[in-house]
Amino acid sequence: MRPIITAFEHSPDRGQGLARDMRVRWALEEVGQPYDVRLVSFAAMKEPAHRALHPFGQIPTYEEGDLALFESGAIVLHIAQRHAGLLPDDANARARAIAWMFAALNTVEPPILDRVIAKLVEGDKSWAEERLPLVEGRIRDRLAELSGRLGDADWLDGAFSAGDLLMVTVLRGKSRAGLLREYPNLVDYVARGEARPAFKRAFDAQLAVFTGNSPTG
Ligand code: GTB
Repeated sequence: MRPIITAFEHSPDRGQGLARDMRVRWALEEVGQPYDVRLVSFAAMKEPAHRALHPFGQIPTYEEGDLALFESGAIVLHIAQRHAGLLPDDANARARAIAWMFAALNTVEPPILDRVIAKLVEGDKSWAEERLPLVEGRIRDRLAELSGRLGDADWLDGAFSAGDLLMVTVLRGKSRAGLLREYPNLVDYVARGEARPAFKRAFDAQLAVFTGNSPTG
């Protein structure tokens, strides 16, 4: 059965692939599962029909038969559990890969998102300039710890997994590049993720929504 995901009709990132449908697209591409995309406007996301799929009126959602899911992490985990390729077979290694999925979303992403808020939402506040170094300090702490753990390995725990997929999506993007540059092994790690053919297919597909062109594959 071909799943249907939702994505922004007009992505504000101008095709950088930063919206969270990118994680889901990448996971589906990694496991070789074709999918359909329903594009939604900002207004439609807040309508009851979409809220029935997503209680917070956001993208991405995932529909597969009578299953409807929201939350990109839960969707990636579902895909990884249903298909080979994103989680190890060994039970302990699988549990560790899932721990890295949570680490990406619960430990590394929050300070990164806080910086987005500090700059875009709170940037005009009188205290914004004072707060930003604190926020960036918390990101640096996390990146330093992650960098130390990764060392010179290609991936976080053995073979590429859904944990790496989520971690790379959390770390990538132009706005994070400056901070990441202080940790060359993390820069290489993100580049390795972005070099995967499945990432490229997913990126091209979401970019095509912005440019109006079909992905070249
Ligand atoms: N925890 C949820 C998940 O992981 O699925 C968060 C989902 C979420 O934040 N969705 C955003 C959304 O629907 C899009 S991805 N926002 C609309 C709303 O809340 O009304 C976040 C996002 C948005 C824009 C950019 N960008 O332009 O760079 C990047 C990421």
